[in-house]
Amino acid sequence: MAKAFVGSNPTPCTTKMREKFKGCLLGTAVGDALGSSRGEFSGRWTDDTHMMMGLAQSLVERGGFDGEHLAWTFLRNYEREPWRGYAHGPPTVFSLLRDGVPWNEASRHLFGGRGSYGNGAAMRVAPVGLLYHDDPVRLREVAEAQSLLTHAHELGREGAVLQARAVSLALLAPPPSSFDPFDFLEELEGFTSHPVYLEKLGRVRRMLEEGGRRERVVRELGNGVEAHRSVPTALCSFLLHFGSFKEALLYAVGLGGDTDTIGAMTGALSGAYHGEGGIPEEWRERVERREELEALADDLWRLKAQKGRGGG
Ligand code: F2R
Ligand code: MG
Repeated sequence: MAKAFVGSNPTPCTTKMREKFKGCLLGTAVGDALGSSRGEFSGRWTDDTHMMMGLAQSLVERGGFDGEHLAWTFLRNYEREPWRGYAHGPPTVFSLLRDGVPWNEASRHLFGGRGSYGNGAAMRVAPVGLLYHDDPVRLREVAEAQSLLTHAHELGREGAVLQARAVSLALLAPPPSSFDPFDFLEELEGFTSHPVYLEKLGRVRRMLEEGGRRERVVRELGNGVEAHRSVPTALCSFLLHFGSFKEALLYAVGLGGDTDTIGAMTGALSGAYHGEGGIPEEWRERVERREELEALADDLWRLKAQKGRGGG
């Protein structure tokens, strides 16, 4: 049984919380853009941020999770900007939706009926971690349901659940002076019973103890497009460098591999922890559609303030 890392009491929607909601969404975009930049930071982000925004838009418009609405929001956004670097899975689901396959069945057709274990459901899940941060049971339900739309495989789904829970913990975590990354890990270990992720979380613990040499982290945790080879990696990047958004991000993208997505997930965690003010101004001011991201974070925060515990 994990000891309490943060209070599980309802958290008032304070100004600081509002700043953290913005930090989380902007952090995703900045991490995605940094990871996909070749050379100088361009501020241009990819499918990770595009889908994260779709999820936030749908939650705000429907006042909570609505699978059908979310499916058509993803599809509409994809059809407007298909060039964002989507992998093969989501567009396949979108054409099945257009053919009339129900939103919660289409993803089961992928990968010979096994479903996808790509990191696509985890890379976009941050808004769920924010909206349901004080209700872990509902958080799990919604993180899984939004995954099912594109990622039916249990590894893809559980990766998204863990990333959402990690976002909620980062939001509520104590300041760096009293932050203990091992308590954070223990909390996550108490939240999953999946053997693959439990094993990976044990490896994250060892990487923290050993100091996080990059080659070793890549060997032990991975840096690929699979959820189980990238969600623990992003978590490790955040926990190794919880004192600085910039250091966590530079470390994460320096691991190579699926840099935009490991950057996006690390950015979501670090941004939720430090808030918008923790993101270097030179990145914040150049990130694409900054005002839209901030407005979306505000809408999500207002929805949370209105709904109270659970978030709908
Ligand atoms: N991969 C990209 N971008 C490259 C896309 C190139 C594009 N066509 C272009 O030219 O611009 N980035 C994005 O992909 C990752 C998220 O992927 P997602 O949404 O999970 O997609 P998918 O297709 O479901 O899974 C990705 C790969 O994972 C492997 N895989 C998944 N399930 C599998 C299974 N059951 N069996 C075997 N392999 C499985 C496959 O290799 C899939 O291609 C993010 O990085 C995002 O930024
Ligand atoms: Mg990627």
